Amino acid sequence: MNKNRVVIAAILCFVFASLPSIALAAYHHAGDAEKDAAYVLQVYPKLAGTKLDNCALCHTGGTVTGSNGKKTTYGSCQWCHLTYKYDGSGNITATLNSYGKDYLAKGRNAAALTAIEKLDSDGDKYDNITEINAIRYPGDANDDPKKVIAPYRIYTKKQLQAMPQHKQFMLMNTTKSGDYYSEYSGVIMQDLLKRAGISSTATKITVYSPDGFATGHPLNDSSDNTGSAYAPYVNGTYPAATYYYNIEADKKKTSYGWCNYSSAGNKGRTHGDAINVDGGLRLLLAIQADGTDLVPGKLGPDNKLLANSEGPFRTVTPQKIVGPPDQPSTNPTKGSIWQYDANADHNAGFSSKSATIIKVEPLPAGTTDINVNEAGWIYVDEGKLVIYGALDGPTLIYPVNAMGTPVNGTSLVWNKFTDPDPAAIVTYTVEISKDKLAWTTVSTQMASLVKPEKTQFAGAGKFMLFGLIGTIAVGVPRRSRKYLGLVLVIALTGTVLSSCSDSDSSAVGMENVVIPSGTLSANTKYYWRVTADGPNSHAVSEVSEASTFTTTQ
Ligand SMILES: [Ca+2]
Ligand SMILES: [Ca+2]
Ligand SMILES: [Ca+2]
Repeated sequence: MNKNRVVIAAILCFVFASLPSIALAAYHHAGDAEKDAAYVLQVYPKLAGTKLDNCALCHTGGTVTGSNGKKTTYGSCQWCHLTYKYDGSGNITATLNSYGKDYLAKGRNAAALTAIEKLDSDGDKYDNITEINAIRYPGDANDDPKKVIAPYRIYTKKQLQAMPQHKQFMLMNTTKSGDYYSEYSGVIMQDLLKRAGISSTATKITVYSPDGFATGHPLNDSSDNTGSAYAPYVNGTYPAATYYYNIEADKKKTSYGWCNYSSAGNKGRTHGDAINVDGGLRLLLAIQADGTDLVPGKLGPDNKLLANSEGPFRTVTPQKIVGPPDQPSTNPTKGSIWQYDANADHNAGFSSKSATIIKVEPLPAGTTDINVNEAGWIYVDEGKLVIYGALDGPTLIYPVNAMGTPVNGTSLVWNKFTDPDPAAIVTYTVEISKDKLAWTTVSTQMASLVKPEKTQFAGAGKFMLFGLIGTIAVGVPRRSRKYLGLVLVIALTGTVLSSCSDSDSSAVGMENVVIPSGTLSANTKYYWRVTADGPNSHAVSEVSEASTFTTTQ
């Protein structure tokens, strides 16, 4: 039920010189920004805990290219600290979005917030106060009140553990913090996304960690996925690796050794051996390393995750360019072998520790980001993972494209939606709207059973068929006639099922509702949408501009 949406809070911000346990306070950090945050909550108390209660209300994120050519995209907080610097020596306006700039120009106080309410700072045709009331960013034109929250699924650690686990012994090569071999195990990312219902329109994912880091991964590898643009890919296997051992590199053998060979998986291997991995090396959502659950992430005083705290989940990316554990870029002693190589595949840097949110991109048309603010740490603590974005929700089947429908007896039909947990009972909320802004719920109903006895659903199914046939009799606009075949197939399939058994349309993977009499006005265009909710999922489907229905007399 979208009115009762789980408040998905999350990250994009990290605590400024504070304790991890109060990381929720993230952007309410010391200094002038604390005053700004207080002004916002003073003027708009209802924004507390929403995605607007966050640096991103006034600040942008950004992408930087590191010395090794690797691009890193930062959330607004990390970007602000990089640009503005911890000592405040940078240019603050360079970190502001259009709303932040307007706020600054009007005096940067509570009165400034009120003074810019009627402006449309980001030029998306909604004034700032309309956006704020709808919990949409007034400084981001891609976020506006007409958009709905993108489909999402929340996975518990238990659910992830219950999925098939993939094990891979592999090198984790870092640029400067030391390398190691480890056997990671967890869920293959490609399989996890498939279970989450990844849409055919998806092209990439971005993995967020609550310390503010975001790492993008294309779904498929390509010839231009190389050099500074390289990012580890999701689908398919990585090249088989070779085992690299040298006594000089071994931390236990030399004072300046830079590779940790202590994982049990190293036993019995010799330099030059092929590393065999059943099923091949994959981009993994790791849950364990060397048979032990990953230690949940903890933030250190320097705003970085403490060493060895990388869980409860870490995306682990194997090397695409197989190579040895090279020396740290900062190694002052310099061993004689495996010198630091800026072009080496430092795969550990792409492996997101404490992965909390996975955004599947691009977001479906008409949807906006989930309510991500600063509760990424909550998900770390609770062992949960959020996947959202280009995931398939229920597909709206009928009425088709701007069809004429009767004022009374209009049926709405959509396909069944399956929760990530197949045993979970899905609830559908069906809403209609004249303007896509104000929505009216016409039905909240549980998923019908696949093999119902004589139930209200069977009756509703038959009623739906009369509705369909009645609609056809009323007449179909010329532009919708090409869909008549589909409608007839639906009707006939339903009729056959209805006459052969007591099944209803759910037996053919569909759900339906008849809009109650008196709900619709005559000669009116309506939009409609269906939201499916299970205990751990939320999926929404909204009709596009071309898929409304219009009532006749
Ligand atoms: Ca606006
Ligand atoms: Ca906006
Ligand atoms: Ca290295």
